[in-house]
Order: sequence, then C-alpha cells, then structure tokens
Amino acid sequence: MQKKYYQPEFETMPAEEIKKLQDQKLVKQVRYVYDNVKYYRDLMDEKGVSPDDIKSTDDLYKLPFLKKDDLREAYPYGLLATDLHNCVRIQSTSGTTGKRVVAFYTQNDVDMWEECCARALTAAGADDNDVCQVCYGYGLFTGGAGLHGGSHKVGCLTLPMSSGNTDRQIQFMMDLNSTILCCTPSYAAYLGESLREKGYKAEDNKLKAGIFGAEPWTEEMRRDIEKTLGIKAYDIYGLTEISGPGVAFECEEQSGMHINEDHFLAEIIDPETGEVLPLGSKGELVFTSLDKEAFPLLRYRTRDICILTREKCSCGRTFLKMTKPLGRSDDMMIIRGVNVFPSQIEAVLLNNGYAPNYQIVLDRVNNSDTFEINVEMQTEDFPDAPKDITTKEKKLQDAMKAMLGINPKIHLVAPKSIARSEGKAVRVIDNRRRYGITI
Ligand code: DLL
Repeated sequence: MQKKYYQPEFETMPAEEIKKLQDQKLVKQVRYVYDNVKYYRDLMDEKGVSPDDIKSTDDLYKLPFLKKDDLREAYPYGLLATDLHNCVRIQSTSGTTGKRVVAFYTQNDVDMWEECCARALTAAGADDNDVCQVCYGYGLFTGGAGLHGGSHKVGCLTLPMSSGNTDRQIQFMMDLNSTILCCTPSYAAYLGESLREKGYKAEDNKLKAGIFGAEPWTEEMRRDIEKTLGIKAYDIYGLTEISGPGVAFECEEQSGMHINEDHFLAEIIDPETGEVLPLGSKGELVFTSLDKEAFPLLRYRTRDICILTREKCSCGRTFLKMTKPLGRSDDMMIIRGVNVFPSQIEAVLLNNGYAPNYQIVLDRVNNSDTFEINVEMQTEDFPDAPKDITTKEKKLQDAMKAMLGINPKIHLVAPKSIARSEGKAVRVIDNRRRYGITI
C-alpha cells in the first residue's frame, strides 16, 4: 500500500523533539565509544575531553574529529566497538591495497541502514506493488546491499541485478515490468540511451522513479534522465564509513536531501580551521553516528563540501536538508561512481617502475566519464618505445584496474613531455567541470 513516509514518527518529528532525541542519543553514544574504542578514547584523552563533558549536542564541538587517515591507521579493527562475533557484515570502499576503509555492522546496524534506504524508496513513491531493479554494484560496495535491503523492507519485488550487462538489465526491465530503478546517475543515463538505441520510447517502459547517487550529477542530467526514461529522478547520498546510501535522500520536492537526523548528527565546518559554521554556510560536512553498535564514528569529516538548511519542506519531513555535494576538501575524484585518489595511481606507477610524472584527464561523453592517464616513460625506455608501447600500456592499464576497480586508458608519452609547473604539479585536468560536475 502506498505510504507517504516509511517511519513518520521520526521523519516528521518537530525540530525541538529531534534535538532532544539527538541530545539523549549523543550522550549515550559518546560514553559507548569512550568505553569500547581505545583509538577514540586516546584522542579524547589527548584533547582533555571526558564523556561527562558531553551533556547535549551543544557540546559536540568539544569532541575531536575523525578523518579518513584515522580509519586507515586503525585498519582493520581499531575502531570496532563490539566483539567481532556480534558483527554480521563488512562493507568497504576502494582504497590503496591493504588500507581500504572497512566498516563493520551488527544486525541492528544493518536494519537501521536498510530502514534509511526504505525511507528513500518510500519518498520516491515505492511500495509493495513495485518491482525494484537494483543495478548498483553488489559486493563490498554499499550501493547494492543498501538499496536491496531497503527494497525488501518496503516489500517491493526486488531484482538484484548488480551493475553491468546492459542487455540483460533491459531484458529484465521490460519483461518483469520494473517500476523503480536504483543505480548511479551515469548508468541511468546510459540505460536510457541504450533503450533508445533499441527502439524503445520513454512510454514503453513501466518505470516511474529512479534513485540515483554515489557520484555527482547535475540538474541538466536529472532532466535528461527524467525525459529519456519517463520517470522522476531522485538523489540519494551516503558513504560507507557512516553506513552507506540513505544517510540523506530526496523527497518529492527534489530540492536537496533530507538527512536522517534521528541516526546521524550533521555539522558544517570550515575545512581549513575546523570551526563549526552556522546553518546556511558552505563548508565540509561532518557526521556523528547516534545509534551505531559496531562502527560508531564521532565527528567524522566526510570531505564533502555542501550547505545545510532547515526550511519547511512541502513534503512534511522536518529533517535538515543538504545540498548535493558541491566539491571535496581533499583530492578524491569520483570516476564512474568509483572513488579514486591520485596517491593510488602513484602507487601503481612506482610499483611498475615508472616515476610519478603523470596527468589524469577526465571528461564526460554521453553522460559517462572518460578516464585517461598520460604517463611519462623513463628516458632509458624511450628509444625502444614504439615497438612495445602497446604491451606496456596494456600492462599498466591492468595494474591500474586491479588497484582502482575501473579501467583507465593509458598513454605512455615521451620523457619530460608533461608540463612541469612552478608550484604544485597539475595532476588532474577535469574537463567534466564544463558540465557542472565538481567532484
Ligand atoms: O557512494 C554510497 C552510496 C551508494 C551513495 C549508492 C548513494 C548511492 P562510498 O563509495 O563510500 O559510498 O562513497 C562516498 O561518494 O563522500 C561523496 O563524495 C560521494 N557521493 C555519494 N553520494 C553522492 C551523491 C557511496 N548523491 C562518497 N552526489 C561521498 C554526489 C555523492 N556525491
């Protein structure tokens, strides 16, 4: 049966009550983390903060930040807050080999995460009459598992397609009458084009809504996807460290994403100074989990730049809204939905005998990212280059694929041909900015 909200008691809770709920939960979560996570206890002790100093969310600023580097340093168990036998799942982000970010979940953590995804699906109009085609990747990436679980909770008939194999996606979509599509926005655009190429018009499919996230996309892209597929396209945000997709989701107003504030406390800080900024300011998004058992994170710096607002929303939800991420405060790129750091590329080059003289060139062609890396050959290799250049490029490409999970096009270029700059090397040329893509 069509419901407007999945959990109205939280989603429409008056702001003062949300604050009270967050106050209570924060006090408990801080005590829990202090007692169970030595890594964070040491950070608090170093800063001279004790759990008794945290009496409400007004005291949040006293707590130390956690950064991605802390997660890498504590890999794999250093931030785990419960016995491993209480955990039922791990998920992970891509990262330098051996130093991936690994997040742990108890069954309660999985349930909470899936409920967040169920809220997103319900906000997009999904109910138990729907057929939900999940083509986010399944596996360590959180996209497939999160939306899959949310779809079950809502009672949709769930098609666990995972990513890729576009012909099969289209066959199932048409034969099984999919009504809800979950994937990255670039894959939604690609599916739309492929349907058109096969002679289908927008009205030939039964899709009514799509839940698209994990990478930046623009309003133009939204309009394009909505037109090609004949659907309403909703944004969804999340990150592995905090649970996965569903940390925030769009409602029918399609004007920013409601943060699930009963579970996640959001702040905006100045990325340079760490100072907390008032609502409405542009800055780095920081999350504190309020209910997590296995992998609770306090003041985790997402590096995503955005703006938070608490304006009355016509959907009736009272949760804060965040804008789409407007950029990053680190050098992470999101390429075809995959998080990539220049340091990973450098590691592959060094492991394969190349100096780290390279340039990454990104662009967007037909709504899909192109990813090329120009790599300078070593002077001693250069005279031989023409005869085995293709083999060398292929070898490097395979090594990059193994590290990053996606395939760049490698161009080996002459030594010293990549422009040296006076200051910081220009490692990334991101032509996607022309289309408003800023991550
Ligand atoms: O991308 C989780 C997810 C899966 C979200 C499916 C939505 C849908 P990670 O791989 O850990 O997790 O990457 C997290 O991706 O810090 C943002 O920079 C970026 N990101 C996530 N959602 C959006 C979005 C998943 N809607 C990182 N728009 C985050 C722009 C997004 N960027």
